[in-house]
Amino acid sequence: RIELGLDQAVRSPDQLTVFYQPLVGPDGHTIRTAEALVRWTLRDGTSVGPGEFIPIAEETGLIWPLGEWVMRRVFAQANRWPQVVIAINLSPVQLRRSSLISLIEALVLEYDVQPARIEFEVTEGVLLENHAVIQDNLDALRAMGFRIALDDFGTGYSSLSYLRKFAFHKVKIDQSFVRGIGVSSESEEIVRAIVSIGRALGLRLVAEGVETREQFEFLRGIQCDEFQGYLFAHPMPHHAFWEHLHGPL
Ligand code: G
Ligand code: G
Ligand code: MN
Ligand code: NA
Repeated sequence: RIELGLDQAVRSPDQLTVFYQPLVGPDGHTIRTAEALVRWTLRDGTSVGPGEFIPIAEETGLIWPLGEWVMRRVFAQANRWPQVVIAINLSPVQLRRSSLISLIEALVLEYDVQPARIEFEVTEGVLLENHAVIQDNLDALRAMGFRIALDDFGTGYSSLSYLRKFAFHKVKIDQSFVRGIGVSSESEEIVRAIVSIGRALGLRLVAEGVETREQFEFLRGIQCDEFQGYLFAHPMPHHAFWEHLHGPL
C-alpha cells in the first residue's frame, strides 16, 4: 500500500528528494525564484509523483512530517543560493494548525535562514475555508518576513475579494489558462483580467506552465513579472540547479 511505503519514506527519507524549478524574469533567463517540488523514488527505482502522494499524505496526516522534512531540506540548501528566493508549497492541512508557526520559528533559528529568502505558496482553496487559524498563520508568516504567493490562481472558486483580504506578494496564474493562450480567446481574456487586477492591487504576477514561445511572448506582452515552465527549465535536483545558476563546476 502506498500509505505504508510513504510512512517509511518519511521516517527514513532517503527515498525523498527536493527538486527545484527556476522561475525567470522577462528576459527569459534571469532567475529570481525557484520552486521546491518534492519527489519520491522507491527502492526499486520507480518514482511516485507528488500529485499522487501529497493527497494521501494529507489524508493520513503524513503531510506534517513530510512538510517538515521539505522545509528542513530547503532551509539547509537555501543559504547556498543567496541570490534566489525559494518557494515552498504549503498544504491546507499544514496551514490549519497553529503549531505551524512555532515549527517554522524553530527551523529559522536552527538553519539561520532569512525569512525574506523564502516564499510560501498556498492554494486559493485554503482561503475559502474562512478559518481563523489560517488567517492568523498567514498573518504570522508575513509578520516574520516570509513572502506569500497565491498558487493555481483561477482554478478554485476564486473570489477577487480574497486578493484584497489577504496581502499576498504574488499571484501564480494557473497552467490551465496559460495552455489556452493562442488557442482560446477566452483563456487569453482571463489571463489579461487576472494580470490587470493583480497589477492594480500591487501584486507580482507569475505565469505557470509556460511551454511555448508564443505563450511567453503573450505573457511578456501583458507585463507578467515571472515565468515558470518547461520552455525555460524543468524541475531538477539541487546539484543540477546549482550548475544551472553558476555553470558547471
Ligand atoms: O512537481 P509536480 O508538478 O508533479 O507536483 C504536483 C503537485 O504536488 C503540485 O500541485 C505541487 O504543488 C505539489 N507539491 C509538490 N511538492 C510539494 C510539497 O513539498 N508540499 C506540498 N504540500 N505540495 C507539493
Ligand atoms: O500546483 P503547483 O503549481 O505547485 O504545481 C507545479 C507543478 O507544475 C509541478 O509539479 C511542476 O512539475 C509542473 N510544471 C512546471 N512547469 C510545467 C510546464 O511547463 N508544463 C507542465 N505541464 N507542468 C509543469
Ligand atoms: Mn506551486
Ligand atoms: Na500552481
